[in-house]
Amino acid sequence: MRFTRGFRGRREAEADSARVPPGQYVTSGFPVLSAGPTPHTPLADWTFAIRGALDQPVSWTWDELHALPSVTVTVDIHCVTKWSKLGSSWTGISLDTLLDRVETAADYVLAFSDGGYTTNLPLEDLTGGKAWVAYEYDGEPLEPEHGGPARLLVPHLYFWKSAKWVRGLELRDDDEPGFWERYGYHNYGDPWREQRYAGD
Ligand SMILES: Nc1nc2c(c(=O)[nH]1)N[C@H]1C(S)=C(S)[C@@H](COP(=O)(O)O)O[C@H]1N2
Ligand SMILES: [Mo]
Repeated sequence: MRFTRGFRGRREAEADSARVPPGQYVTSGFPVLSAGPTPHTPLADWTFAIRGALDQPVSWTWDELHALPSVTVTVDIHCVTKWSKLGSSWTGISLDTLLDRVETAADYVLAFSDGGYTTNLPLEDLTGGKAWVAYEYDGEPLEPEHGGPARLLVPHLYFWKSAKWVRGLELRDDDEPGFWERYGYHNYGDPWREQRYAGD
């Protein structure tokens, strides 16, 4: 019995460590990292917009977004300041659902947020079940400090790509660096390749 428990514990620890990218440590807390003050946009004024290089810009109000089919996902997240959080649970709308509505030849996206934060990604990193607009964390409305009412969730890249207080996506033919990318963070930010800073 004791042996079995110890064995299981070790197996679980090993499984967990395989989920931790190089140079990261696991935290059970949920640190807050914000480059500026937390914006508080009334939900009545809130929209999520897709604009830029597309024929027909689209946007959803808060209620319209909530009328779309939602999903709950459990993912590991990795901050460039070296903490990783395993098994975090989020509810929101898959970006596939939103991007299904648009016809575009654009290859890049600049996500934009209340407060002026931006972050850039290849469009293909937002499709194929890899990215969400999340409005619940652990079954509760997303706290303002963590990006509520809604944030981008792109867990396969460093967490700075998961724009808090996100208000939309600008589709672009060219790749425009976002807030941290202009300050020397890596343009792509793959935690498994330790792409922390430009040149990594
Ligand atoms: N709008 C906005 N989004 C942001 C940031 C920010 O400063 N502003 N910080 C980024 C960084 S560097 C990280 S690590 C995560 C932190 O999210 P958290 O505060 O929920 O842990 O949000 C990312 N998204
Ligand atoms: Mo970060």
